[in-house]
Amino acid sequence: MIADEKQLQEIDSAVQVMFGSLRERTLTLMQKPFSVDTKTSQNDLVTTVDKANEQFIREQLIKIDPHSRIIGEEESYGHQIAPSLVGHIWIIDPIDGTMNFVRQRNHFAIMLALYIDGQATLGYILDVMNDDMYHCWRHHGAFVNRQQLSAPVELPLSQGLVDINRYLLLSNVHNLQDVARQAAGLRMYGSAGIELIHVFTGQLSAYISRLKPWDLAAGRVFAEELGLDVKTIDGRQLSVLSSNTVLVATKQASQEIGWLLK
Ligand code: 2AM
Ligand code: CA
Ligand code: CA
Ligand code: CA
Repeated sequence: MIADEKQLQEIDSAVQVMFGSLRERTLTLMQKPFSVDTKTSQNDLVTTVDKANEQFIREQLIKIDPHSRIIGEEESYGHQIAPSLVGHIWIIDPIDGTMNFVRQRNHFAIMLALYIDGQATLGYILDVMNDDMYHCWRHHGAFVNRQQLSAPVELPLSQGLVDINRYLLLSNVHNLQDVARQAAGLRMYGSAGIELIHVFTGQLSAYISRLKPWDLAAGRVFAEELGLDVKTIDGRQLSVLSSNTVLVATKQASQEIGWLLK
């Protein structure tokens, strides 16, 4: 095994151990009272659990991969994100689906990704309440609880389910209501991580949303590994460190959606 591979394998094992404690910590914190604040709007929430999880992940990553840089949703919020992609960059979403976490105590994820020189390399999505750990290493496969995922089956749009962000759908930007009409059905889970998992396991043919770097960082590793289309809605390449309106879909769904977009 070459040196870089060995180093990544050690990092990967340590991160998987960290996720075990992270799940236990999150479940414990959930049982106690926690406070909820708003950020940019009434629906944009952050809790003390989001902050505690991010802090814990940062502390562990400094030990696991000391020379890396770390970007986290809650600590980076309101700060300029360093533009350079050189070296190891970890991207943290400490609770994805904070609204679900607060209102439902379910349907939320913890996400983490490693980008090396801009390349999506390691991705982790923990569906906390189902205790399902999704893990992907570029060119080494995508897994759920160590069971390998295969590329989702290609279906015509008329037979597949799609998931479109509420604001994009209501405003009908890009003619997305037509996409919802042409598909077999519409689903909305309220957590980018949970929505992306459904695309990776073939339960959704497409997911379309306005996403920040930490919403997509982990999912992008899986999407690339599983041969899915992952691009901006107007077909441009995604930039790792900016917000984009993103389409993640099987090739066939992506092509048919492309014909409908305006
Ligand atoms: P979050 O819970 O980590 O903020 C549904 O709201 C999905 O969109 C969630 O994955 C949520 O991630 C993400 N999201 C991104 N920007 C958001 C915003 N400004 N307000 C609410 N959710 C946002
Ligand atoms: Ca948030
Ligand atoms: Ca998120
Ligand atoms: Ca979050």
